[in-house]
Amino acid sequence: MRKVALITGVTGQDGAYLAELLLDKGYEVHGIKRRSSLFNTARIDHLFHDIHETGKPFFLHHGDMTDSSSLTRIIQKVQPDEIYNLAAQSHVAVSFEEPEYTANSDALGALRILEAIRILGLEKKTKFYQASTSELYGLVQETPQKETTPFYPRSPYAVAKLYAYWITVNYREAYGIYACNGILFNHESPIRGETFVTRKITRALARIKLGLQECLYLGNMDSLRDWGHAKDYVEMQWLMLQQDKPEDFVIATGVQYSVRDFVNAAAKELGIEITWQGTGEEEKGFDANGKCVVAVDPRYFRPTEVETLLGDASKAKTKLGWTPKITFAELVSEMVREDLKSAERDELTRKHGYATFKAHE
Ligand code: NDP
Ligand code: GDR
Repeated sequence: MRKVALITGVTGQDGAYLAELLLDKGYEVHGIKRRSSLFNTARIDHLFHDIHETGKPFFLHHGDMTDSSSLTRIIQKVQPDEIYNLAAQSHVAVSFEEPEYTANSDALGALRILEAIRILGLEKKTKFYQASTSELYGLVQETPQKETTPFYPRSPYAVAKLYAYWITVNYREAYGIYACNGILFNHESPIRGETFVTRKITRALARIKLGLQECLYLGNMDSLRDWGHAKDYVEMQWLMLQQDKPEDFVIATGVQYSVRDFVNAAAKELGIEITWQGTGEEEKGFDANGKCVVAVDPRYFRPTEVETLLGDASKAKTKLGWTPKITFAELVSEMVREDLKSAERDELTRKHGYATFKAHE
């Protein structure tokens, strides 16, 4: 019998990689997408087309994390063996602007799914994965951070995810549901959302290289992150649901870089050598011709910042036999390569007079 998986957030970065992984493993995969006025399935369109061409069992359902009725109805219909709860308002800076919505979708959304499992009597059938985050550590209490490190969330997003973390633990203990938290550190890819810092950097530098954009504006350049590749990390999400008993795991590379390091690495891939001048709000990066290509814009500073994150994934390595395969250098190189291709397409369109491109900074 084929296993049946349900993925919330299937249209996002991790959802797309996970759907592909599970289909390759022979699962029947169902995804929840929310209604949008524009197409929001670009990351999974290739899988959807496969239904007709390859017969791979991939199905989409309309639903929303803020709407219990849709979630319960879909879970009842699909009767999943595994639910991966990846849907979230996942942008930390946006959560300061939309704290209530973030709590509704990210905190109560997880509760709604766990309650649906309980109400439908699926406690013994359906395993549950919660997309927890290194943002829980926030103002870090210990370095590197592991499963036992105390939490200190620093944004409405992280506080909402803290609720989701504990409600997952509580439903595991109270009702015997196989429920796990993956405490994942930042993970990126060529299909990362364009407003997260890594993708913003690779996209902008590729466009600057081709003359489609003047300058890249960033916030805190000193932030330190432990960046991995999303493709490596979704494998862990699956592995966590294949164990004898449910446990929580930190997933990280154990290597840390600053935002500035990421800019330098991406620029180098494009043959741009950056010279930095000034500090704080005055910091600027110049190319070999003395043109300012990177500058700080305080609008991107956050009311409370997470300055440093570095994970210790020893437990995952020991118990799940997991180590990340893709290095930081390979990640940056792949992201730059893909963004350069898309900038080249934009340049071609512009050259032929089909569109005028204004810099999106
Ligand atoms: P994305 O932002 O790329 O994807 C989020 C997904 O959630 C999208 O499919 C989005 O839909 C969907 N979504 C948002 N709000 C709702 C809602 N109200 N109802 C239904 N669907 C909704 O995130 P990632 O793929 O990067 O991350 C996946 C999960 O892992 C998130 O929960 C994130 O918080 C968490 N996480 C991510 C890390 C990372 O570094 N990437 C690290 C640790 C945790 P739409 O496409 O329509 O916007
Ligand atoms: P983060 O990722 O907040 O860690 O959350 P993001 O890429 O947004 O920021 C990383 C760091 O870079 C600094 N920064 C900027 N960030 C953005 N987005 N835009 C900028 O211009 C900019 N300049 C500097 C930020 O201040 C921050 O310190 C991500 C999300 O995927 C969460 O959902 C997930 O839980 C965590 O990673 C782990």
